[in-house]
Amino acid sequence: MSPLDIPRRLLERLGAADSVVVFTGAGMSAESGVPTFRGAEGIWSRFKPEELATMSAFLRNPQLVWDWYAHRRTIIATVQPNEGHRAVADLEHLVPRVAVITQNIDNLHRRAGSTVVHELHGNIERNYCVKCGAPHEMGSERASPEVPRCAMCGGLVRPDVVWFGELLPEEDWEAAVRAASGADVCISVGTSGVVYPAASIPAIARKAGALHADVNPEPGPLSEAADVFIKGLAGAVLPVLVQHLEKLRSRPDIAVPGEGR
Ligand code: BV8
Ligand code: ZN
Repeated sequence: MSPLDIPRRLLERLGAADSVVVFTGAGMSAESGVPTFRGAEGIWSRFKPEELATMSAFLRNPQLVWDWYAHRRTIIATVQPNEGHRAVADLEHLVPRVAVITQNIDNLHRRAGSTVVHELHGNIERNYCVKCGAPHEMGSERASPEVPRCAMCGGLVRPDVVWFGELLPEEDWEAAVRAASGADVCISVGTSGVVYPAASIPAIARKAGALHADVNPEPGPLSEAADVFIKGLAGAVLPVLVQHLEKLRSRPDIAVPGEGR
């Protein structure tokens, strides 16, 4: 990734920004080895997320849905945050207010050091009882493949993630909308922008005056709508972006390199 690929107008806006939101999807964790949803990934590619990530699918076949999450939990337990996650965390030292708004449930942003993370679709490390709502700590049964039962009432235990047709966690959603509405720059990274209401975050930011930059190896709905599109992988683009920003912030008098757009 050559430094010249970062459009001037993005660097200038970031250089002067008081508040930045980074909106991320599964592509953010792809270089860590976490498969994306809509890419080919082994046995699960024959299912659509919409067929597994629903309450009705879980009630119809709890074991199948639990196995899908157990499969993903196993992968997530073995991976590390990548250069992209770390660059997002480094932004916090360069911009007064940074909020990560993620659709991912893998906890990798927090593990990379980001301190303000709004998880719109929950977190795979948390589980709860579908009957009484009691949180369920994964103890010894973590090893057993069976769907765990609630210690309080014997109800089925499910992952604390947002399935299709379910409302997003109110607090996280409201905090995310507040952050997006007050941002000077919104950087969307690694998302196909097809799942709502999460995918409306960049438009909310842009409507409130933010510059929207989309980072993705492929063009898509968000790159069409964005002010700036950077075609590339999160782990390649974000560290270069942060390096430039560091230079800019330390020497605001030097000209911003690169062709402007
Ligand atoms: C809601 C959580 C209100 C668990 C997920 C009918 C009834 C009800 C609602 C609807 C309906 N019809 C439509 C809807 C709305 C629905 C929706 O949007 N459906 C879509 C499919 C059309 N939304 C909902 O249901 C939401 N709730 O609306 O509630 C309501 C309630 C009741 C009744 C009416 C309304 C809840 C949606 C949440 C679903 N849960 N997951 C889990 O993770 O298992 S969604 C799932 O998709 C993940 O969260 C994922 O993050 C999300 C989006 O996918 P992406 O992250 O973008 O990943 P994807 O693989 O698609 O793309 C990866 C991208 O990365 C690609 O662009 C690729 O090019 C790029 N990439 C690859 N490698 C890299 C890279 N980029 C950078 N670097 C790389 N290295
Ligand atoms: Zn219970």
